[in-house]
Amino acid sequence: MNKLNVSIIGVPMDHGQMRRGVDMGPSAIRYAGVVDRIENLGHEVNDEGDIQIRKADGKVDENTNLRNMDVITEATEALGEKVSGVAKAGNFPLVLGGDHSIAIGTLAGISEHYENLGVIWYDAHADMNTSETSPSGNIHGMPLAASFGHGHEKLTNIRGYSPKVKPENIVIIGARSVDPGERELIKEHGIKVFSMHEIDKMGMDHVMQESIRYLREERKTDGVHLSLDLDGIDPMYTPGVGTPVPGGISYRESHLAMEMLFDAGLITSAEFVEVNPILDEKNRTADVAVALIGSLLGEKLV
Ligand code: 5AB
Ligand code: MN
Ligand code: MN
Ligand code: MN
Repeated sequence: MNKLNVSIIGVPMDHGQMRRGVDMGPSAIRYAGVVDRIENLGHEVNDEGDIQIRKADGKVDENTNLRNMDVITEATEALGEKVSGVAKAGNFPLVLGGDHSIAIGTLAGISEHYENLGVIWYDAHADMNTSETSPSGNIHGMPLAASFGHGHEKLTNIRGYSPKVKPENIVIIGARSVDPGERELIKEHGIKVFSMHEIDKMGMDHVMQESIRYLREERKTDGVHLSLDLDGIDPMYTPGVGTPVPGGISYRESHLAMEMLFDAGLITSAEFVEVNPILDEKNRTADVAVALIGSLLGEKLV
């Protein structure tokens, strides 16, 4: 097995949505033993600490329909800078959230190191709203759209370039709550979506085989970022998330997905987001995050 140098970056961000507590996600995931779990697999781990997040007023700007835009653009710029340095050094960036708005910064830092980056978006939601279509003004519902160039210019242009990923290089897995504007963008751009319907029908084994084949052989990506929102998994396993949606991916299906990604050697960076310890039961959601990180980085059952 390839030994990795994993650099952990915490992002205690909770301004991309309205429920407090998700800023404690990085601490909860560290407390659940993420560093030991990865070191036990033979990898080198460097915990780079947390990105500083300013206070925000929580208001939606009436001109932009964006909540806390300035604080989020500032933080995603700082995260992008950090992630870019990690990637440049040849290390594996592992970003811990925090709400999903931070993906805008993670992708801004990663994408500049690849010619043709792919993204796997493991989530109950499509996160493809824009300032025009968002029902909430919450930026955690917009990072994927922003990353392929749709939305307010302040969000699409972090680190001074756009897009970060081509829409045809995106695979969404686990979707079951998609807003009308998001559905339109998916159709318009032919984005590959394996919703719960496809997972139920074809099974996770087939969905992952097809996702890996698509990104590697058809799209010829030279790196793939995994953005994993813990609400992709069924809330019976991960209750500590801000926007739970029933009917999600099971615990074992999620492990299978991570194990298959490891076996394929596809993933070159990852982030685990939306863990909210205040809404959780005995840190279960962080425990699941750490277990999935283990599988993604090579842990085997036997
Ligand atoms: B998450 C919703 N689509 O835009 C919106 O948790 C929910 O990062 C977004 O996937 C959920 O507000 C964002 C209704
Ligand atoms: Mn979600
Ligand atoms: Mn377009
Ligand atoms: Mn999300």
